[in-house]
Amino acid sequence: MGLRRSWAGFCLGVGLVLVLVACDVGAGVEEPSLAFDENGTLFINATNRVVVNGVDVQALAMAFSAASSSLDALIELQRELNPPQFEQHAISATMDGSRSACAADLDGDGFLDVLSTNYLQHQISWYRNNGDGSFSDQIVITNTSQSVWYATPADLSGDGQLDIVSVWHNDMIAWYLNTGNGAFSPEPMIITTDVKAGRSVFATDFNNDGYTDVVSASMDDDKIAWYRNNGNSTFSAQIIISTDAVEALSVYAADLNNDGFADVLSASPGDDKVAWYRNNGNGTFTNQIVITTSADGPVSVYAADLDGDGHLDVLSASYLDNKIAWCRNNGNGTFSEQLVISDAADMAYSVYAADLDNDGHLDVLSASYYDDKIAWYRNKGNGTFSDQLIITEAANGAYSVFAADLDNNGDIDILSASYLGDGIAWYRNDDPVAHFFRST
Ligand SMILES: *[C@@H]1O[C@H](CO)[C@@H](O)[C@H](O)[C@H]1NC(C)=O
Ligand SMILES: *[C@@H]1O[C@H](CO)[C@@H](O)[C@H](O)[C@H]1NC(C)=O
Ligand SMILES: *[C@@H]1O[C@H](CO)[C@@H](O)[C@H](O)[C@H]1NC(C)=O
Ligand SMILES: *[C@@H]1O[C@H](CO)[C@@H](O)[C@H](O)[C@H]1NC(C)=O
Ligand SMILES: *[C@@H]1O[C@H](CO)[C@@H](O)[C@H](O)[C@H]1NC(C)=O
Ligand SMILES: *[C@@H]1O[C@H](CO)[C@@H](O)[C@H](O)[C@H]1NC(C)=O
Ligand SMILES: *[C@@H]1O[C@H](CO)[C@@H](O)[C@H](O)[C@H]1NC(C)=O
Ligand SMILES: [Ca+2]
Ligand SMILES: [Ca+2]
Repeated sequence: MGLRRSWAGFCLGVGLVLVLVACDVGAGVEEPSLAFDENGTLFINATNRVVVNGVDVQALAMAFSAASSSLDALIELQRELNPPQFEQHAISATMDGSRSACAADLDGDGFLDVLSTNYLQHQISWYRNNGDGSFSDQIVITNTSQSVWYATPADLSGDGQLDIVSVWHNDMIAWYLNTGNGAFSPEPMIITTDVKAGRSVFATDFNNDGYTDVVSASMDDDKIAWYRNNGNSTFSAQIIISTDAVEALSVYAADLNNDGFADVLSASPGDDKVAWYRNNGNGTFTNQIVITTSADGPVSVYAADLDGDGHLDVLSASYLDNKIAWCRNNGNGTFSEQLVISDAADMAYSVYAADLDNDGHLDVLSASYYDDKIAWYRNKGNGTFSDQLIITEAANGAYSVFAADLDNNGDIDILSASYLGDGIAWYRNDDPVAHFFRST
């Protein structure tokens, strides 16, 4: 009722104002107008100033927007001058042969644990996160009969708990069932033995049936292949995607063309190819589509939207030219030429992306073997990157880098595996700019 009454009064008021305004407009100036919609929102259109009670509202709006863009510029400057610092903490310091480390909640307590492989000890292990970024002693999941290159967490059984998929030195891809609270079945469940020198695995649902499938890269048969999850904890026979990835060393999957199906990416140092295979959506993939051959010895591939345009770009680390580089996804199934982020990662072996300084742009991380370095490259937000920012040069024989919030304080920490004795370590993110803006 009250609404209706004021509505009527409002219409009357607007009518009067319109008359007054109309009388006052000179020649050559477009008539200003006032209008309102059904909700009573008032629209004022004028080609010149709009003054409300003596205040020029457009000038006011422009002053506000200038102030907020200079605040953005100030924050950006702060980030450049004052990037996050990282403090190294050992998780397992004594072991030779650490090959990979990644983080996932293996026991379902809400904290990210660490999963690692040790090539020389033939072990897949995990370290329980106590909730504050301190970790349990090594818990050996299995002593394997061959060296293990890599293991990744994935729910293959569909029970909501993360199982583990592993790739063995010679000819095997096998998984271990999480039986609850981070206990794993001790016996490997074989997915395939049809790989020659398996080097990399990735798990995702390729046919959108709700079950997580597996893809592998193997070096001695130049093969990228996948294994369909039957939904009953068994897998299809090997389905070959390509044998055109010479000495295939790294495989990753992500939806690169935004059609809802996960595509496959590979890096093969034998032919210097970073390539992709488009998922046709019917259980088949296209032939190999080469993205670039400008990486000399690509050994690690990753996908992330680095320029924030909604299309996943492709990152690579190449060990013969020490390069961390990316190719921009043009959004039409093609990629830009290689854009080099750094060539200062001596024997670059691993690449990853995460927003380390909390500015909404994904930064890039690298691990390099010869200079024992874990480093990052700050994304300035327009697809350009800072120079290399060194996190440590004491990751002896760095093979792998990963990023996740390990101490549960809202910023992203870093995890490394080093082969020559420094084992598994993490680096606590201390970002003064982010903490300042969070606390105000
Ligand atoms: C008026 O408000 C209603 C309810 O909030 C909304 O659904 C409608 O779109 C609005 N009309 C206009 C022209 O904004
Ligand atoms: C006011 O200006 C906008 C944008 O130019 C235009 O779409 C709208 O029709 C105008 N309204 C009136 C009442 O003149
Ligand atoms: C793995 O081997 C170590 C040392 O040989 C042994 O102490 C441990 O019990 C084994 N663990 C498993 C899960 O087999
Ligand atoms: C699992 O499913 C596949 C495909 O439907 C079927 O061939 C196989 O017999 C099943 N295995 C078991 C152990 O249920
Ligand atoms: C899958 O889709 C592709 C591309 O549309 C088509 O060429 C191919 O024949 C299809 N294969 C099957 C088995 O349906
Ligand atoms: C894809 O986009 C890029 C960049 O905009 C353009 O240069 C190229 O011609 C496009 N290619 C196709 C096949 O549409
Ligand atoms: C990207 O942003 C940085 C920092 O603001 C600036 O120096 C650089 O010129 C920009 N580059 C491009 C291509 O816009
Ligand atoms: Ca599936
Ligand atoms: Ca796709």
